[in-house]
Amino acid sequence: MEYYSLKMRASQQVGEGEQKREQHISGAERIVNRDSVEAVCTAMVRRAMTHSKGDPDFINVKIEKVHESDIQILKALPVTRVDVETWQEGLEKAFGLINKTVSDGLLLPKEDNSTKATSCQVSYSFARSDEYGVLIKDFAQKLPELLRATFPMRGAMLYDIATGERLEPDHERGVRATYMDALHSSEVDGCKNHFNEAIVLATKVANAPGMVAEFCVSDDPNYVTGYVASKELGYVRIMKMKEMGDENGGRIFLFDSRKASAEECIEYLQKKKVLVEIADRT
Ligand code: WAQ
Ligand code: MG
Repeated sequence: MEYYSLKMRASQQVGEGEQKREQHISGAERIVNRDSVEAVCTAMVRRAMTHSKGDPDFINVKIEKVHESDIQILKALPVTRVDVETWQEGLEKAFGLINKTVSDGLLLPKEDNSTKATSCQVSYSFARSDEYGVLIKDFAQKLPELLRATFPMRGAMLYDIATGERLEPDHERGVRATYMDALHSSEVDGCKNHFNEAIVLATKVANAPGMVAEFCVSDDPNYVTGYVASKELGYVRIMKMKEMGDENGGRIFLFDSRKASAEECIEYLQKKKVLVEIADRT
């Protein structure tokens, strides 16, 4: 099978003079077979031209051949759903799940060396859990502020839970996961299916080296469902995470630098070709 990667991004010029800058409107990534390339390309352009965030001044479409042997096939994360009355409750639930995952992650030793533990290693791990206790508290307080910091970004924040540092090479842009699609999906869809795209992205992200969890709120003003995801949590849809009409959204990739290097993780997110097998497509 011959595969091609298609990537689209669209933006708009905003501001005047010195303040002039490009504002991101829409982006999409696909990996499809040769026969679908033209139709998917047309659908991407249509999507850019009809986006609720505005009329684009600039659309970039990139089409590249992909070798089948370079593609990794992953099983989609299992999906669960959390219904909430209000977006405030949804956000609280999401923050709660993320805080728990991060604190569990921080307290886990890097490797399970319990069988070879010496007294020296035991006291070392006590010292570390104290230090991580502080980090956990600090993180829980900082999480809403981190989310706000992602609002103007086109990609995701890559946040190191072990040091509290941001690891994106460019803080304004963030890190973008690319080269991914659902397996067997050559469907041509001009209009965005938020859930299908998100489960593909979240599955790739959860499998990146050193990844602990992901937090996501859509930046589309009329899409209020968000999610948190990790290999352990699966993909947890939270049905309301912001107010209808709010065009602020963003993604945080929570990473642990004790498990992998930032370079490896970013390399995987940006370069590895991934197709995600979605068992139940209902
Ligand atoms: N890599 C990294 N970050 C990204 C990417 C990417 N490929 N695409 C988008 N982002 C960031 C970017 O900062 C956006 O502003 C933000 O995420 C939100 O992106 O189960 O629609 O494409 O129904 O608006 C969740 C679906 C939908 C929930 C999420 O995100 C469900 C969504 P959007
Ligand atoms: Mg969006």
